[in-house]
Amino acid sequence: MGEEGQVLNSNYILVGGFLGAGKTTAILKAAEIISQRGLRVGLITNDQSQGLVDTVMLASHGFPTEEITGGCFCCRFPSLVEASQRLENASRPDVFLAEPVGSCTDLFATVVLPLRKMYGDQFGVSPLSVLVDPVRVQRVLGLKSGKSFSPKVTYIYEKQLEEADILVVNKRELLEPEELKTLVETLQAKYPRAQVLTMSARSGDGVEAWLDAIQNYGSTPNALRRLGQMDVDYDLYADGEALLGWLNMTVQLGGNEFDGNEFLINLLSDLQKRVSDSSADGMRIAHLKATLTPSQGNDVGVANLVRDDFSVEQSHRLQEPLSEGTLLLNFRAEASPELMRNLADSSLRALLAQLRLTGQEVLVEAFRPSRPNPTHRLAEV
Ligand SMILES: Nc1nc2c(ncn2[C@@H]2O[C@H](COP(=O)(O)OP(=O)(O)O)[C@@H](O)[C@H]2O)c(=O)[nH]1
Ligand SMILES: [Mg+2]
Repeated sequence: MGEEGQVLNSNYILVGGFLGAGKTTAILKAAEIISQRGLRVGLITNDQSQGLVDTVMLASHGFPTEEITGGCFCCRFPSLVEASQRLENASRPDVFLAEPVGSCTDLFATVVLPLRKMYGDQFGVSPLSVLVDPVRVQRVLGLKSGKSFSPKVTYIYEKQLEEADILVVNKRELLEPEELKTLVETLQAKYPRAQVLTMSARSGDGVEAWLDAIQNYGSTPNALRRLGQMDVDYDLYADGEALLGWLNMTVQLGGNEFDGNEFLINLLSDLQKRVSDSSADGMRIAHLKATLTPSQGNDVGVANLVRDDFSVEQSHRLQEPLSEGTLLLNFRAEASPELMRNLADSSLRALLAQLRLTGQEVLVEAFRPSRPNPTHRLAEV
């Protein structure tokens, strides 16, 4: 942090949680709050591949943003340190906010502790926050019925909860107060070591309280409760990650003036329909997101879908129609990457034809994450 910057207990904040939990939204809101307090922020996004919706989303708000592509923080630990250093040199952030890949776990041992051990004099590395989507977590806990992932993917999800220092039920406005209360009590009973909070990253309700909890964590009894290292079966973890398909597409659009907001909603809704119509039984959407950036100006449209049985939402609307722009599509699902690519191609082609637009694929990557192989794995002394 800057020489004249305020001293914070935690100025390197890691925001974990499963795909679609609201990490990027929370980081954006936190960045706004921290900036309003007169501090500089630096943001770090992370993915297995290039062309990240999250980076475009965060950078479009004018915050210095670095991305680490081609692997998760744990497996590319030196890249995380380099990215932090680049931010440090370019904008001397007082606070770093970093978002690990949503299918990763064991972050405490592989990211938090190594950062503390090696860079503890440079950064105050925060306790580990893990965000959850309230509906998804209700299903995982068995409080609600509904489509869920297969056991190996659920294993990763539960490991994420288990290692949380601060467990944040995000999107709290989606539940009735009684339901939310039951959820918090169930989480607290199952994960007694965690400090359980609720917030709505989108509206900002509860985000300041979460940031305060991060700063004050060290003086709570929870801080003393972490013992040793979490047991992680890396074979199971690897199998779980490999069940997830990953598709990143970057497409240059042009040819006609069109309504970018409608384009995003229609594209994701059509793809959602194709997923549900497809004969691939058990295909589960984890997170489907897209940005559309017009070639002119600095506007961006963002749309998201976080469950098969939910509806597409637009978190950022474009101000004006456009005639040229870049589409970024990031699709994560429990499904084969080939099938995901075919379905996404079909949706895109149909929409382009309907609007008489041209689409040139700049980058397409469809794959399954490879076995996690952390650079460091430490146990707390
Ligand atoms: N209803 C609601 N939706 C939210 C909230 N926070 C995030 N979302 C939405 O959840 C979706 C996934 O959010 P994102 O931040 O991309 O999740 P990430 O994958 O964890 O980074 C987006 O459509 C967000 O707008 C919230 O507090 N309430
Ligand atoms: Mg994200």
